[in-house]
Amino acid sequence: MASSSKHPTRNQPYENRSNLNDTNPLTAYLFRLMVIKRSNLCVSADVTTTNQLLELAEEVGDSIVLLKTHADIISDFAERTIRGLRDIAARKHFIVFEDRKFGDIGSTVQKQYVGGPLSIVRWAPIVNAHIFPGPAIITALKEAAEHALSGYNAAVSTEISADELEAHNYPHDSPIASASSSSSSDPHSANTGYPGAATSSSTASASTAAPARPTPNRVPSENVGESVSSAIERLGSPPLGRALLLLAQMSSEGNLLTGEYTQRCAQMARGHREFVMGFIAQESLNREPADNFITLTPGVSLVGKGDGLGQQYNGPDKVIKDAGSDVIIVGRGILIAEDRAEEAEKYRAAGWRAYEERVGLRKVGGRLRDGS
Ligand code: S5P
Repeated sequence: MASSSKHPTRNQPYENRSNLNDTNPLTAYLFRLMVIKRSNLCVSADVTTTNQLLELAEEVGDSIVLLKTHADIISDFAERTIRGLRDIAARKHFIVFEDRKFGDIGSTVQKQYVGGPLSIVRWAPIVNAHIFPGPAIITALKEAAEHALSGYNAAVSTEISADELEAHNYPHDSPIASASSSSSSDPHSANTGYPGAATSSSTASASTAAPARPTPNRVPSENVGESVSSAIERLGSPPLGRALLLLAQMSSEGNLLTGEYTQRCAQMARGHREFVMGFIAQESLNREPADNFITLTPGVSLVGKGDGLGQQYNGPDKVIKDAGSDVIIVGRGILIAEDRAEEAEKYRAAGWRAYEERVGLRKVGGRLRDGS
């Protein structure tokens, strides 16, 4: 099998990858958003109250494409958290990724995903899971997402209301339904804040693979020089579907996600390309011709090497250029900065520069198009 450094996705711009066959719809959307915002930055929102979470999202929102949450450390997690996050995500154009790290039998993870005080499936388009329980964790989560979304009138919002979820709650024994709609009666839809929402796919089905990728004539760079807001308007709102990242490698010292375990993870992902968008890993795992998985890498810092608690850090160049990852996940590197917006911009610029150099859109050491 070829090494990932020879895989075509290594040198392909994100925009091209968004148009490859069988690209997960949410991945395709994310690649396009990355190009528009010139960002491959995911901020890890490891904060402990709703106010802190929403403040952080406001501060860094313009620089990121993903906000990673740990909902179970938010002491006052409630409806206000979900709505606040949804409104800021829609206004600042990023996608929420709940770092739940599911790791149990299928029946249990379905309940953890859909139920409890967090009802993750309602508000987090992306979640992640370990594969040590075996491949049923993937099918169970996929089924739970499809079931939760099947009761949802699908066109424009990425959030499912509590009532809708309640009406379609687990456990269930009915075959998975697939709903479609030609117009939204969702009470939140008018308020998504996503320009272009009204023009997004009008026949989005509720399955996880549901809404079609944005059509090629909406590719951002076709209108070179247009403003970010108008490019995002053309892109439309994110697809309704849910997607999964698999933990294939970890950043912490002495972790056991290595070698054959990592390869098994990639194999499992290949069997579920419509739901598994990619990996949490330290390097790209794209090896087979059809692979177009997105790689998100935590353990990224512009200064630190470790935190004394097992965390190990690398810089954006090593992660994006050398290891072929696509997205840097940064927590404390930004969270503890005096000016978090400014620090997020620094990471965004560094991550994007590394990407542009990797795919040959800029000479090594060249200046950013925005002059920085
Ligand atoms: O291997 C991993 C996987 C994850 S998701 N290593 C990690 O550090 N993470 C998460 O990334 C971790 O749970 C934390 O939320 C974030 C890293 O935070 P930082 O402050 O060390 O950048």
